[in-house]
Amino acid sequence: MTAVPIAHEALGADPNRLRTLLDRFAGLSEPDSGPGVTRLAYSRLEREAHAVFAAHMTGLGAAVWTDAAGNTLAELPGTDPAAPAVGTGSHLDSVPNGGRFDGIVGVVAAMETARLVTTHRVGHRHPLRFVVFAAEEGARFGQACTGSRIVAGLTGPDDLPGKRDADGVSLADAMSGVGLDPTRVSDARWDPAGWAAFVELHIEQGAVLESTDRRVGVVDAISGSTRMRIDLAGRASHSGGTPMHLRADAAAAAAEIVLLVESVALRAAAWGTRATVGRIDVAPGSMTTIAGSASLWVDVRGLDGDRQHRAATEIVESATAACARRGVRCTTTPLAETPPVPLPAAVRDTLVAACADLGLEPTVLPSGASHDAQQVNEVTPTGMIFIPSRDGISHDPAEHTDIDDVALGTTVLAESLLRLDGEL
Ligand code: HGY
Ligand code: MN
Ligand code: MN
Repeated sequence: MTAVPIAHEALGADPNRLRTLLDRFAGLSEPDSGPGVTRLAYSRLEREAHAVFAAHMTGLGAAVWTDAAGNTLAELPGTDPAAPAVGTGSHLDSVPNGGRFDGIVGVVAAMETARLVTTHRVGHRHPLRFVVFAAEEGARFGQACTGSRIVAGLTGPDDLPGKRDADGVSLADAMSGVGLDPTRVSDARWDPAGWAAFVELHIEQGAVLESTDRRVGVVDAISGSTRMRIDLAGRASHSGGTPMHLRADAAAAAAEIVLLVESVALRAAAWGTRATVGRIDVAPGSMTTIAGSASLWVDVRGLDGDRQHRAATEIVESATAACARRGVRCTTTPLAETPPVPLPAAVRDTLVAACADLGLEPTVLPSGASHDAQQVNEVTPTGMIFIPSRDGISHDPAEHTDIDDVALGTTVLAESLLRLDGEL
């Protein structure tokens, strides 16, 4: 891409407006759900949050619509109606008891960018399109990034009935429950010809920026994820009357699997492999009864796709062998599969140049977390901007990013979109 001078005065994002928007979304959390934010995929509250975004963008004069996947889009026309769009956005759903910034930062930054562009009457040739993706978090249904996978053609109507949450509600039924028609999701698929580039601003959800004392990061690759559920069937029995050598203890088998998951990942950590068991259910859950059954949910991440798959395969094989030794039946169910994605250098270089326009030197780094940007990159060249997470914490009520970093990230985002507008 040709280098272009700054096309406009850098647009300074307003921290107070951003804080007001962050507070507005943080207030949309399930009542009595405990600390942090609980606004799950395809819940009533996620739709309420999309409506707040839609009202804000409509107020700025943007065209606003919701697609068949439940994604909400807003568009500011450019001077060239035939030009493809330059876009940005992120997600408004959360994990249970999550933070106030994950995904939300990218949406409030999009809202503030739209305000800056309209109030400063900044000219742009390409339409600017602002997107709130539905159901980015995989916490409820296992599959992450459902809304963005649908627009990328990676998830279709047939994939929706089989994914179920902890209460047995299917992804398809949850969509119907908020007024969407899961049989029509293919209507939401994006035409690559309608897009020129896309940039997502997100909190880092790690501690690299903080440790390098940098306020902005530019992402060069996004980790993949292989997720599975492991169900264990042992033999419930009296904890006092049953000798140790006559047990088929599902909880002990689960504990051994948790530790083998960790050891597999530790051996491949140098290549960016990470693996976690974030949830274990044990039944009947009585102190004086040996656990007859247990379930574990395993999340394997990787920047090297081959090693990610090798780690997942080794986990399944080792868990099966451990259970055979213990007389416990082991069943593995795949939940989701996403490959790691290198992000295109051309967009990455533009984001670095936009930082330079603002006197910033970003850290270029991979993302351990998955993002909508990963799926959008299937449709159009995509980049990501990171801002720091305090102590590297995320997916927790303690998740925090300084509002001045949110404002700086928003200014970098606005600068980047307008640079892309000038370059493409
Ligand atoms: O799970 C993830 O990596 C992201 O937060 N959805
Ligand atoms: Mn996120
Ligand atoms: Mn998340």
